[in-house]
Amino acid sequence: MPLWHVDEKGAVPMEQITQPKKRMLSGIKPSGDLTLGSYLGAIRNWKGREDSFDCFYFMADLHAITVRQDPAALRRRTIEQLAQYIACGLDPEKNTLFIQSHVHQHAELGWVLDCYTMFGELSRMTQFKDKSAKNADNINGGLFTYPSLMAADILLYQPDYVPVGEDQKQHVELCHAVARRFNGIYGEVFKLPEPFVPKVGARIMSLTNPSAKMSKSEAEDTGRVLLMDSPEVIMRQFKRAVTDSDTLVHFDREKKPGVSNLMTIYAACTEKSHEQIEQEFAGQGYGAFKTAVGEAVVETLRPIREEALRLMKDKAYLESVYQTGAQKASYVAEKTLRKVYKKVGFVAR
Ligand code: AQP
Repeated sequence: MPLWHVDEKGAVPMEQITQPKKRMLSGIKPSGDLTLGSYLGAIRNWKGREDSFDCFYFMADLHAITVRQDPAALRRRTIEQLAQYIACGLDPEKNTLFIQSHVHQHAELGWVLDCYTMFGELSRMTQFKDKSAKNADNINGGLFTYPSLMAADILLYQPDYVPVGEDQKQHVELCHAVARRFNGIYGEVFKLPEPFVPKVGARIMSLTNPSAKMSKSEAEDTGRVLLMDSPEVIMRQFKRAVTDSDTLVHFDREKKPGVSNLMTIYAACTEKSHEQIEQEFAGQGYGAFKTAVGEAVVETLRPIREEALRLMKDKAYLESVYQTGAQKASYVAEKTLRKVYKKVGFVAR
């Protein structure tokens, strides 16, 4: 059970705020340009928490190479992702923003935890099954042991709280299992954090295939909307969105997956309830509804896109942010790693 309560937007009631601040951590891999799903499912729920929490957010480049990447594109996307984090409202003065590969403790603890994670546990991960089906010519060891590295990402910082999308819950559960196993052998080394999955906008699906998650590494014509897409592209994507042969705007994930996905997106952008949306579009058909959803997304993303474009031109500033972030993150990560190395029996340097 969590020791504290957070509401859907991550606000913590004042009386629950104790000193020192609770810590939270999350990351996204720069395996593609950030999507509307990355924003509504993850980043949007990170911002504004820095007054209540000590927040660490990173670009998970170590995870990105489990799938073959073009080196120049990976470098570009990693830096752009940082600019987009800041543009989404993550103030680098108040949040620790860093690049995963700059903090060597991730890879080091990842290896140690590989040795405490069971083959059977890794084999059961649905993401491994999905990714290996999609990348049949490159089913590498990193793809398989990805959850041990993710456990290391989390446990290094001893966070209280890990905001994740619904699809990542299985990985956080594995992280708990590994931490419990390690603690069971060596004593209380790792804190077990709580996953937090926001209710609104928890899972954004592809606009053209609403049974599949909107993913950043998917091809352009697969119904994904990028944070940096122009308003024209966004409107075009929503006009092409799959609905159904009915004309009723009604929420039913099973029977009306396309319309329900659009409602989820609209609700997340406008803060309207499903009932309000159903009333708003009663008798109007899907054309007006799709246009309204597209426009709501354009307005939600407009300030982010403009600010990110401005920041991307300021390479020196972005460099100073990720360098400071790596220093702060390394300081915290090193404390945990040193403890782990001692416990497992490594000779101190
Ligand atoms: N469509 C989505 N809806 C809700 N949440 C999402 N997230 C990603 N896409 C959606 C959440 O973002 C966090 C970081 O995810 P990640 O990029 O590290 O991994 P991912 O979930 O594998 O993201 P993608 O976009 O699908 O990447 P690729 O295509 O490379 O595999 C997670 O909390 C995730 O839930």
